[in-house]
Amino acid sequence: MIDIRKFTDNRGYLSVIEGGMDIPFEIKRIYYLYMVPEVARGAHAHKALQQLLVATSGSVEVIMDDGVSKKSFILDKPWKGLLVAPGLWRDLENFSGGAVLMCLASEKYDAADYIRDYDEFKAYKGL
Ligand code: T46
Repeated sequence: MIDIRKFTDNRGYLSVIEGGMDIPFEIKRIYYLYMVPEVARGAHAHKALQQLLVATSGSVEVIMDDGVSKKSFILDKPWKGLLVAPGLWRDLENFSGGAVLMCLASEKYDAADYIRDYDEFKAYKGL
């Protein structure tokens, strides 16, 4: 988890993320999940993609899994980010009403970068 820089004055807050400075990669793509009903998303790993996940509104639970152990992270502040290294399985659960999950990504979209089968993920990790 990282604290995202924020500036505040009597007009409210402004947070900023600069690629290569606040996070260890240049940003090539931004996408965001919103109006998510009571379902889980994610359930995949990336081979090369690096990401920063931020709940810019509401809250989301992200469960990271390296194939051996799992750890749950609650994203519930616009100034809290979860840096996600490649080679980790993630499940996204418990989106609150009005949640917006923004992802800053190190690469353009590539369907071949996804591992969507858990057994395949374990084999990829040599487990
Ligand atoms: C991730 C989590 C947090 C595109 O065409 N281009 C894109 O850049 C993305 C991200 C998705 N898509 C298409 C592919 C699927 O047909 O959008 C559809 C939904 O994507 P997906 O099923 O991968 O959604 P999630 O919520 O499972 O995962 C997404 C990201 O794909 C993934 O990188 O880490 O959000």
